[in-house]
Amino acid sequence: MTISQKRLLNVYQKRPVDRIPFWFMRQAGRYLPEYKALRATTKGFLDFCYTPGKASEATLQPIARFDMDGAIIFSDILVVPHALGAKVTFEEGRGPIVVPIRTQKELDTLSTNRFSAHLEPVYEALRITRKSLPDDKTLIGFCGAPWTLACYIIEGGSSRDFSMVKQTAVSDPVFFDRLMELLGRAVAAHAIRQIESGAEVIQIFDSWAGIVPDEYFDRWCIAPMKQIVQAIRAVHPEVPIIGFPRQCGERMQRYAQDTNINAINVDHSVSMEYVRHHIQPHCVAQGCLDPILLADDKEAMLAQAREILSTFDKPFVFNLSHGILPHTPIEHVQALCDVLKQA
Ligand code: 1CP
Repeated sequence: MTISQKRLLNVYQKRPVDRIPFWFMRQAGRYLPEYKALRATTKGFLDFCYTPGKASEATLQPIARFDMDGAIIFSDILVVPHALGAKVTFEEGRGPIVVPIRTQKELDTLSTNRFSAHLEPVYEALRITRKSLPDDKTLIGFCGAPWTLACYIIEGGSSRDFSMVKQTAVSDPVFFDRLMELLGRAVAAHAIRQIESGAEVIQIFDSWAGIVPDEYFDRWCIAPMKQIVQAIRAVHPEVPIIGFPRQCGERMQRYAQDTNINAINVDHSVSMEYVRHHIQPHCVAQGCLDPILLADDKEAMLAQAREILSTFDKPFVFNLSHGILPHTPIEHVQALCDVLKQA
């Protein structure tokens, strides 16, 4: 099969397709019984991510069940700080825990020396997955954006408002800029290695873009992303890059234009009309079904899916406005996929 038969890749590259392609953020994971069974075979979450056969199997599970157009490699955004030497653990039900890095001295403990070697299992998972993925499916690699990674690194894990990150960034800009610069280089290197291991598209998650004060949005979100896009393009100009500046509202247009990304995952911090008029003229839009509806209200979810399909001009990729929630019934995801395949 030639590359032109990959529906999802075609849309990101603005070639015509027969129907709107779809995939879902966090399409692998705890809402799937087969994932829970596979996950139970390894204790630590990071050990699971670094076991190529298992990471590859988790990547393929949702494709086998629902036949999405894209498979996102099973990994996590925090493998990047972990590979730089940060101490990262995951606790059941609590998410990531990081030994915080808040000073230059602590930053000096990080290093790129073992970076690629450490992440080799992720690259091996991509190579294995690419071999067994059906030819019409597109393999998606991903990274976290520097701002979102800095949130976890400085805060020491998740947080309600990430106030410490903002405070540190404003009060110690020299340290913060150095951390962001290191993360930017590491993220670009990880994306490039993922492409060289079989990823055909890269999505960069800036999950906490929405909390950035307006006066810093250019410096903390747009500028680092622009540099990452340039670094990837310098080596692999043909590979589409999707940005996801979650909850950033009407700053989305500037983000889409100034970073030079190929596609952007949109959410309900803007209206669908805003996306039609301010985003679609500049880049491919992807989104934006509410994962809460997908989990909790099947009829409302299907109504929103139909509205999304009828609102957006092609090129468009159907996805969610954030990841699938663990309590999502499989039957709801199946009903959505049935609608999307007939669209
Ligand atoms: O044991 C488990 O199953 C732990 C739950 C889990 C899973 C399934 C975590 C911990 N990470 C993952 C996988 C993961 N993480 C994927 C897999 C591929 C897929 O989409 O199917 C992806 C893309 C991510 C990306 C990720 N990790 C993001 C960006 C997307 C987003 O949701 O905003 C973020 C912020 C993380 C950090 C993280 N890792 C895990 C959790 C629970 C979190 C979020 C913590 C928080 O809410 O602050």
